[in-house]
Amino acid sequence: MNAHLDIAAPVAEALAEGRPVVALESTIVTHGMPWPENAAMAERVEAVVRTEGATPATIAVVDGRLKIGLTADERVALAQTKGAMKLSRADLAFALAEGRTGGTTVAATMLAAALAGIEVFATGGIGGVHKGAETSFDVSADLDELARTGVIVVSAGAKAILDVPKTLEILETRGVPVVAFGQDAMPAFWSAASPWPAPLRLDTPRAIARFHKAREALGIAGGVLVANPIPETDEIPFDIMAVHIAAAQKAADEKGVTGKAVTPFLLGEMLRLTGGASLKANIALVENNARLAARIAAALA
Ligand code: PSU
Ligand code: MN
Repeated sequence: MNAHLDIAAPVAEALAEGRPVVALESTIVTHGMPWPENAAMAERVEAVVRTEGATPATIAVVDGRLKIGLTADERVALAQTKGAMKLSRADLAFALAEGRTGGTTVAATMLAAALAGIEVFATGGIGGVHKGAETSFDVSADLDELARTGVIVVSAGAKAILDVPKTLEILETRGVPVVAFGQDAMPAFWSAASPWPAPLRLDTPRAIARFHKAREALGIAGGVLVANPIPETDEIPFDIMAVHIAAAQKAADEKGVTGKAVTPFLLGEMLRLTGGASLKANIALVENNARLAARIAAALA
């Protein structure tokens, strides 16, 4: 086993016995939500995975160790850490070499999950092509990771602050299948549906597991992106969010926010503009994704 990895005992046991395991990311904890909602969300999401009979493995870097599964104390401490790094493929090893602490993005969590032998991973929404990327060139490393690392990523689609059609184009170019769960339209993170059709649709966890196995059998590298709509009782309709997204993007442009700061800034603006409603929906969609991920992991096991 890799010398930088600390696999928590419950996760190691589940993997050894071939029981279902679900990886969970931690940038959503360190950069995506404010304290104390971030800690409550991280705890709830693990509980949802356990209720479904799977073992949760929250992945993060703590003092230079790549943790595959956190204890409850480690999870709460991470949620309170000030100045945690936001770690992607480019800087995951930097944090290990320098003894730093950080949340892992979708890209870094996929990479770590694959190292540990975990095939299913739940997040909120993936990073993608930002609005205005034709001048900023801001395209998330999550897309490249999906193209190279064989993990099923269960999301509510790309975060709706992004340019969703351009994100779908890049995923198609890079050979990443995007599968809407149980509907034809792409979900749009806080909203169950968007105006854009999803490239593929599957209706059961078993069908998703079968698709993943068929890709493996053909030797096709890379992951599958599952786009799972937020339950309609928890959603904020697309037209309402579109107005807030435009305002948040305008604020980011005026303030000259760039690089890793863009996504956390936009999510923070959305929280303010919706009076907290975006955070409630974000927590609900992550739980919903964790539930589906656990069922897919069970179908694979
Ligand atoms: N999903 C959420 N909130 C988040 C994220 C996902 O509900 O904060 C994080 C993920 O870790 C994702 C990252 O990888 O946002 C994207 O960052 P960027 O656009 O800088 O690549
Ligand atoms: Mn970016």
